Amino acid sequence: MRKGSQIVLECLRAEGVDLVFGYPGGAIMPLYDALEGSGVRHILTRHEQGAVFAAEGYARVAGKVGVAMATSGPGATNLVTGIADAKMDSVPLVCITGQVRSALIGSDAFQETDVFGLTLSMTKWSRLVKSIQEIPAVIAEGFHWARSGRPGPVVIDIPTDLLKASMEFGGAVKFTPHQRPADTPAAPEFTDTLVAMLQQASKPVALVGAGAKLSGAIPELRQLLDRLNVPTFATVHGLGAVDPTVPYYLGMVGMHGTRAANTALHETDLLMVFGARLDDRVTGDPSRFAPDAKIVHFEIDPAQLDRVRPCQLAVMGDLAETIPAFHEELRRASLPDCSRWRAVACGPGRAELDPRGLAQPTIRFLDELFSRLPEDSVIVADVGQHQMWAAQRYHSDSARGFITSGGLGAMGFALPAAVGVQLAQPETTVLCVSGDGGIQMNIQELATIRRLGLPIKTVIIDNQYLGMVRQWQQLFYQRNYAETDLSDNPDFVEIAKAYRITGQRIHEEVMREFPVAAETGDQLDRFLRSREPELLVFDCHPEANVYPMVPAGAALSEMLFEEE
Ligand SMILES: Cc1ncc(C[n+]2csc(CCOP(=O)(O)OP(=O)(O)O)c2C)c(N)n1
Ligand SMILES: [Mg+2]
Repeated sequence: MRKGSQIVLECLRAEGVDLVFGYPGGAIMPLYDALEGSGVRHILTRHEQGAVFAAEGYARVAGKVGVAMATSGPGATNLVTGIADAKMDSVPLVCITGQVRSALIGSDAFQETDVFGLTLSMTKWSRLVKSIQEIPAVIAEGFHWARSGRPGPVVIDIPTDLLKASMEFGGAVKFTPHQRPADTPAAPEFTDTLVAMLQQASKPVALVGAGAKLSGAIPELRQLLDRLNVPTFATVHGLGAVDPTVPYYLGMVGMHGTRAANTALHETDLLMVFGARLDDRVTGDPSRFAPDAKIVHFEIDPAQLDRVRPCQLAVMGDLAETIPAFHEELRRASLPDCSRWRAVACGPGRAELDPRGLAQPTIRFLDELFSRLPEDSVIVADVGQHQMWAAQRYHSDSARGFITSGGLGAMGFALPAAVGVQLAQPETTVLCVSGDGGIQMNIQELATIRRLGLPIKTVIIDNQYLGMVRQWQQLFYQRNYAETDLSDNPDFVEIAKAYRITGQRIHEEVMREFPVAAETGDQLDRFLRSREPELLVFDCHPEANVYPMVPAGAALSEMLFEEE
């Protein structure tokens, strides 16, 4: 005989889970009661949003399912932003929530919320468990959907009486899905069609997104790109998938992408998309997106096709299978000479961002910091200007080395996500880059970091503003800085101290020296090498902006640049 709570934990173990993030409360107490000796380690964050973001950080680097748990009502509603985030960014996540006891469901009981209904539109799959007998099958199916195909979030809501009840338990079960037509691999003929399209194209390009990383087919993708040798760029989640030193790589594309990437994407006549959703931050005005291009979309999720306009060729399936199949065919094919197009699109210096103006010291600071990072470090960026500066300056070829909330753009993501990343990779240097706004959304997780002694390096780019919003106000709302001023920020170094974390401050003035002064360099090295939690506040100019910028609703060719 086993209790429902023990069965849940045994089923988690059977799915390979040894670490979960969460926060206890009434309805989920039986599960907490069973934790000890279960083989599942629980990390107590200081907010359920911290738990779900930490589970996401863990999943994003480990490539495994992240697990978060919370109690009913407010515990569960605090998970919602993380669930939405995991849906947007294809993160395998299972959230287990306690629910009021079965007999009370629907009675507006204490701490009752309809978690199933609340999260229905943002989960890949969810269940309100109706009987203890269902638990093993529900967990097996939930994990299957979280990790299969395009990964995403799953919610399993379990009434507290079922966690307390007992039954005879024969062990965890396996889930076998029905084979659906969409699951069958792409027909092999796609390669002939695609080779023919390539042979007719004069301005082909390749766009690499998150799917390339999720497939695990990075070496195969890189070989294919070498063979194609066409101008190539990445979305924010594709960063690191392409070796940034190859001559055909043009950097990040989209709203804050490079001039070269956006220009090539605007002018192309054949766009090959490898696992990207093509959301509006990438396309600019969808009606004027790549106006002359035929689109070939390598994709695992049929729902992502034809979002901007119908593609000419959809290559459905796991990129780990479709990329090698395409490459194999290309070995035998002769490709047209597009060296003129390549020379124009990849001309000297076109992919380089040449920061001018007020952002220059901050960008220099990030360059100095990133260049000192050990290989295979992980940068976790929050949301705002600092995020885009960090993405622009990320030049590593580590495919899981840049993590951020891209699709949802959820401020407060970075600090708790860094907790999950560091727990997944205890030896890795984890650098959290946050803003003075975003850090205050989950700053309580400094307590989690301190308690676990995680050597996370937290950098706050302190511009005393909700900078990205202020930038839009400056450019599109006649400098009406309505409610974006944060000049009454607390002293973050003192806050760190209160959490028993070492804090220090660097003023942007020191980044104006060329080369940077030896003691500043040493300070950064010491900061990065320490095996203790550290916090560093960088004082950034309040009116520094991120450029290039494609204004919302403009075409990619209509980039704004820093004024001289
Ligand atoms: C939870 C949430 N609320 C609001 C926003 C809208 N928003 C996007 S960027 C930004 C400003 C972020 O300020 P800060 O963290 O200081 O970063 P900065 O842009 O100054 O680098 C805001 C408010 C958001 N993305 N997420
Ligand atoms: Mg700010």
